[in-house]
Amino acid sequence: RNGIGLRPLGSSAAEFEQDLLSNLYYRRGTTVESASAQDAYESLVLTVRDRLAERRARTTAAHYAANPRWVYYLSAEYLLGRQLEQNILYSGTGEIATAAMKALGVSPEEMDELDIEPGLGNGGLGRLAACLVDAMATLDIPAIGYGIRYDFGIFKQTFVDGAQVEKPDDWTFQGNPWEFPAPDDRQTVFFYGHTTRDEAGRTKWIPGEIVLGEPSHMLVPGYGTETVNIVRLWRARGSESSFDLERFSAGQYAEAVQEAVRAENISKVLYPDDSTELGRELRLKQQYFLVSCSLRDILRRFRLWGGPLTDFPAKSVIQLNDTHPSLAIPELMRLLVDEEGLGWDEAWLLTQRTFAYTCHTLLPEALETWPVALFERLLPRHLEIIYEINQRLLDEVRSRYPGDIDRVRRMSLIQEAPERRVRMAHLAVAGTSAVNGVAELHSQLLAETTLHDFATMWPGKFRNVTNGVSPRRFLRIANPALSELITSALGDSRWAGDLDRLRGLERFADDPAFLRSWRDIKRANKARLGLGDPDALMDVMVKRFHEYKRQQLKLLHVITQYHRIKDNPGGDHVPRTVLFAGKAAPAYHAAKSIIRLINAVAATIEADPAVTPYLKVVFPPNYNVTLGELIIPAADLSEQISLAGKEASGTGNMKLALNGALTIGTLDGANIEIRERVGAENFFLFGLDTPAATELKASGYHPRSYYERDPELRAALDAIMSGAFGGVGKEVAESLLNWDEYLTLADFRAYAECQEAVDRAWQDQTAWTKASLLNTARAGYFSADRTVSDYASTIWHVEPVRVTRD
Ligand code: 26V
Repeated sequence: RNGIGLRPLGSSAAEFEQDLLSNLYYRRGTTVESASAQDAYESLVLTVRDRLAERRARTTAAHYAANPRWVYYLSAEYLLGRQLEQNILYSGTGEIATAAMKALGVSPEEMDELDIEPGLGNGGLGRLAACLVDAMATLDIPAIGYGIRYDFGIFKQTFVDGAQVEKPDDWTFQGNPWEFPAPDDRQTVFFYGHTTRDEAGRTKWIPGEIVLGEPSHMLVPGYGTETVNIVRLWRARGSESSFDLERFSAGQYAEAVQEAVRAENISKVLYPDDSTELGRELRLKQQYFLVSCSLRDILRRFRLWGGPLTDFPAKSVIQLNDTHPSLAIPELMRLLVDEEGLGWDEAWLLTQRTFAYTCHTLLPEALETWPVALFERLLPRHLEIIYEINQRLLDEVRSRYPGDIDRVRRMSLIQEAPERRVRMAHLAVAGTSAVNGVAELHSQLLAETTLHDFATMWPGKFRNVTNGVSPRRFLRIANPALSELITSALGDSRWAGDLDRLRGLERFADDPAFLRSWRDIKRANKARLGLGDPDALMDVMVKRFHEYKRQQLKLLHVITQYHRIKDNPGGDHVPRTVLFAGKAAPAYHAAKSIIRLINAVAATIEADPAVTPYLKVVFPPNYNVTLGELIIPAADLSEQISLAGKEASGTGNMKLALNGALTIGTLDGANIEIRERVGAENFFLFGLDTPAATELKASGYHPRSYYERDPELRAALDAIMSGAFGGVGKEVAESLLNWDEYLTLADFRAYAECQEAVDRAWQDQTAWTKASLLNTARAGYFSADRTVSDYASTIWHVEPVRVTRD
């Protein structure tokens, strides 16, 4: 028996198979003879899940005994990726699960196909949340991730005539066997209504709408440890009385359920508008729903321990993943002041000590602001609290900078014109004790520009924590062949939990046999992907579509290469497969035009037999974590070509370098740190840096002058304008010629020349492979384990709690 009074689950193949059968019979209620593939899949999931659940129970016991400081990670998004393979790896059931599947006559591939990826996020920010919770568990940090259980995740991208068409992502259509619903932990959330004061002068919020939040959790095991943490996801529900039987009986069927429908709409769908603020009421409701449910749950957990409220920050640190959950600041103030009866000053100190804020952008249009009028209607008490926070903040500004009225206006939580709006980033800075950017450059630019006034007033608050990625998911699982080679070279697989060990690969940098194996694996990964000739250079740009990321720059270069091949059919062109993947926000027309143009250029090239031996453009639809795991290990070249100063960090850049892709990139985000670590000689650098870009914009930028001076650039844009690609994409060319917000044309020539250096480097396959190996060997810093350990030591001040086997 273990410490939780259970007979531990068997670790032999026979026991695993027995448990699988018992799950098939007792929990699926079927038999081997009549089992569907879905029955087999769900039985397998339950068998693996039980092994983690046992560890979860021991983790909980250890946490209660230790009474530690907890990390609560609040995020509106999680891109967890498929669960089955990861949970098999993390539970050490790889061999026995494979044997049991064999006995049942199902293949691992078939089971993986049925394992649906929960796409509860847009892109980098959501995947970062998943990598960080993975690393927290791996480092034995007591932590819970809080989020929203959207019924519909990020849309499925399809192409119709090359144009993006969105389809709903009903990810739980077949149920979700990974989650544990916990209806007893449901919470009540208020919206709308008004405030009153009672006899004692305390404020009361009389709500106009009441909604229930029902949690379920997914297990988050650590790698190479016993810890199993959770992410707790809230779904909105109407109350028992929200079904109106009287109306139903009167035949008013829609009206009978309207209250429940209204409630349930709150967690219906993830907003897909990565990086542009739409200011929709339902989105603000989602944010408050997440915050209100999570804070009540955190307080419930705190009360289980029973210490005084003044110890709350000593026992909890709440990390805000961008401003999306920043309503947690006024919400905690409301709970402490209105419900717990604390004085303002004491409550404010407790609140500030509890929260920390991570900023993920520099783009002004991504900074959240909400109309005061909307706040007043939806969250009347929170607006009062925000006003009070603001008054005290601005008093401090006035006393620190007497007479500086403009500074007061700039720093206010309220933007006055053209419309009164609440600035959520300012709220997040005011209400926390630490604010961090996600790469060195980003943190520096935040302090120098976007949050300059705050960084001047509170320099001690500002930090950098460079992002990282899960080495398990993005190397060990995504790239099994390379992982095996690394393990055999290093002598063991400890690197997956201690990524700096990859350094040991440097000894093989001049070992011809090793380099040959390295190259063979890259080739096999390209063959596995099955898009293009595995001997061609695989040139990969995978990320959300946004003008600042400059997929259009890459496309202009593809058109240039196409022209060069047409003009010189017998030349010694380096064969390339250019792979684009990524989604555009449904309302982001400019990004969708770029997608459509890429598909049109791909079709034109594909139809030209003089060009196809050298150039192929592929664009697999619906980029997600699963597809990333297939593409990233196959990449030779990683495109990280955003305009300097715009990409906060990037994390795809890290995943690709870790898998031995060489980067072609600008001095932006974490590219700078990647280059520093892998070595400038193993990185293709081009383009304007941030000061040069700022300077060019300030001095008056004229994209047309680049067009006029550069014949190849002109030919590429003229081809688009003249309809060479099925008449598609003229608006893309026009926007570049007339405006070009992100200095695409200014960087074109430098980019084209840098791509020539790439071609030359590719000709020496030994040298290329060595650089590839060195990229992997030196990417250890970009492990999310290092990121979490930075958060733990500089912001959270938490200690690990070891979980024992018995
Ligand atoms: C922003 C917004 C704006 C309001 C509407 C809904 C919505 C949804 C998501 C977002 C997130 C945009 C911020 C984001 O994803 N930033 C990315 O964060 C990555 C992780 O830190 C980082 O690597 C990327 O550079 C950064 O773009």
